[in-house]
Amino acid sequence: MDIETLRTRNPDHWMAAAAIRTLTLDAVAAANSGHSGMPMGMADVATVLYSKHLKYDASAPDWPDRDRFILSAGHGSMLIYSLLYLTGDPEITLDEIKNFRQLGSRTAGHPENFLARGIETTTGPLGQGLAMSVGFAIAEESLRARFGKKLVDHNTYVIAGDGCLMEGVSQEAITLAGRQQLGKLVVFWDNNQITIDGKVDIADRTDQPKRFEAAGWHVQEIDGHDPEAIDAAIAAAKADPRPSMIACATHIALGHAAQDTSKGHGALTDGQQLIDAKELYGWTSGPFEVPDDVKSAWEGWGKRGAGEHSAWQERLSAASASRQAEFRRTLEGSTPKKLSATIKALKKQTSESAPKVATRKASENVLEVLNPILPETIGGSADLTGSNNTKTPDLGVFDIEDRKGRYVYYGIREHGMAAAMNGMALHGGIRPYGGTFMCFTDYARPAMRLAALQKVPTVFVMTHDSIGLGEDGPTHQPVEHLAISRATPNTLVFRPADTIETAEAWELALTQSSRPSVLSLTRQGLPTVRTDHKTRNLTAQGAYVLAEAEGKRQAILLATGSEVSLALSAREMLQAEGIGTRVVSMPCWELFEEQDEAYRKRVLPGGPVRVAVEAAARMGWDRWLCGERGRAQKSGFVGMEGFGASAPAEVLFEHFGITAEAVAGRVKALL
Ligand SMILES: Cc1ncc(C[n+]2csc(CCOP(=O)(O)OP(=O)(O)O)c2C)c(N)n1
Repeated sequence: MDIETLRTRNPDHWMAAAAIRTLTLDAVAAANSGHSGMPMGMADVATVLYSKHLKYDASAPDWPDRDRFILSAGHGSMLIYSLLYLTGDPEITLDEIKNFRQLGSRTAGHPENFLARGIETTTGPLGQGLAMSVGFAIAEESLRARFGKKLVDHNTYVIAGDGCLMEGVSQEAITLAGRQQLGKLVVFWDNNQITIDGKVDIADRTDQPKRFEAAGWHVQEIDGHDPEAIDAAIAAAKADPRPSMIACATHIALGHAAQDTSKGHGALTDGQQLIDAKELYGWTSGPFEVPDDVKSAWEGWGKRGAGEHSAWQERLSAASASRQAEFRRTLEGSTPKKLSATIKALKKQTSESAPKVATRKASENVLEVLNPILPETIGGSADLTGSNNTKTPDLGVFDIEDRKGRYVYYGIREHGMAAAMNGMALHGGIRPYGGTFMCFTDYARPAMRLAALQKVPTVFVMTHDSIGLGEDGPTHQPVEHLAISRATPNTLVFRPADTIETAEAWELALTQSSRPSVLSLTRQGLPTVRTDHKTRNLTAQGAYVLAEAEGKRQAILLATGSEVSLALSAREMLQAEGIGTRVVSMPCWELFEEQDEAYRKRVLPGGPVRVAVEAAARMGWDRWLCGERGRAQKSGFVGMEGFGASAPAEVLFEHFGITAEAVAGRVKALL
């Protein structure tokens, strides 16, 4: 269809969609950067979705039972900003549109969920939005099963581009959604055949509809500029029990000189071409101006969901007081009061029995007492359930037939799992945790980074955290992964030494509201090092004195996880020779960094030599060895200098020189 026909066939729709196109052109021109083509191409789909289908109340963009809209093609951020402004979202004002991509604006280059309530997810790394949407849909199914349709019943809509579908994570997401038959998930594929380097065809010839069908999706193919076709396709998608993909054939940068070219993908800032496009649209208003009738039509659509919102509020008020309270608590993400007492009881019992267990097993023991009191947890693993120890008997399995099940078999999809967990956390009402081998942090990494950036408390259970895993060898032995996780801002990395620290780490991870946690857990058994029961959560301080020096304090040993008991043995050797040695357990560097100077100084006073021991790369340790009153000449590190090897764990610790003797020897050499 040419533009003249589109304009005249449905003029009201045309002008509503043109508002998105012109705001995009104006904002990108003002910022002199951005991506014009995608919002201009998908304006019709977005207009039909918002005007006819999306359950949305612009005055309360975060009410719990709204439909979710995820712009996976995050570079086209002006699409979502236009939609929020046009419908009357209180936070995305015209000034914000004019300040597109400027410091301090809510209209950042790519959508950021924490800048406005109307933005569900942070997107931009292609494929992540689509992968997170699977988690949104799982969260909806789970909460609907738990609280009933009267309180939870909404759809998740996604706009994904060619880039999202080319990224590997999309395969994990699509197949997981298909297997789980997430019928309330609707994905619009912006099928414009253009990416940055040129036509999609130069790099990809996948038959996308067949690909989705093969994964169990309901697929439709439409003209993405035909409002009736879009409307009918959304209605059919909602009616089908499978997840739906609507392939929308569109023209990138519709109506602009750069239409259908990769130039149209980027920033269209040429003044004359902008004027020409607006003229073609029949748009006579000035820059950033939307005619009153068009704006009020949009504001009307922004209020379309207000009735459903208030009806929902009435249904919530009609529920029993305890149900209301539990629903609110769950959605707010506050943890039940019982959590702390349960952890304390487990700690007390463990310090008395002092078992020798792997921290992955300790983690399971903790989950066994926590999952029953935290109905909001959803656990899972990327096909390593028995190794990650993530499943507890009470959870049941989340499946098509049992949406109350709280354990997800993610399959061998670490990246998809991590992204889906982020989606659940962003949806609200769910505390997701999921496991894999620590070295596969790499496979989950883009989503782990987005968890931190998006400020969500996803818990990554990473087991087999060193050469201590033994015979599987260097492919499976993480060396650099602690450093990578610790280098990520806004992430708590816990490496607990025994069951007690593991319980404390879980308590902390499950009470976070705005940052993810990585639990680094062993495969091999570890002795209990905390045999003195303390009700206080010592891990909350990040590092603490586990064993004090006897006599004059000459050395401080710093250790985490499996190497804490090794440091204790080294201390015994040194003490036997009259060298007063303190052992500091450091289960969470980030929390230690947050302690005040006085506390840090008490734990790490200047003077004694310092030796750190961790079966991993040294990177990062110098902060504690040379900084914090330490000195390079008076400090040493015992750990890994390269990749591991395949052999039994004890052999490897000897082979790589990570032993109590080596630690004691290093201290003596420094004294
Ligand atoms: C993971 C990732 N890789 C690369 C990019 C850079 N990038 C942004 S948009 C884009 C092309 C996307 O093409 P498409 O999805 O077809 O978007 P359209 O051209 O339709 O706007 C690329 C490579 C990115 N944002 N994320």
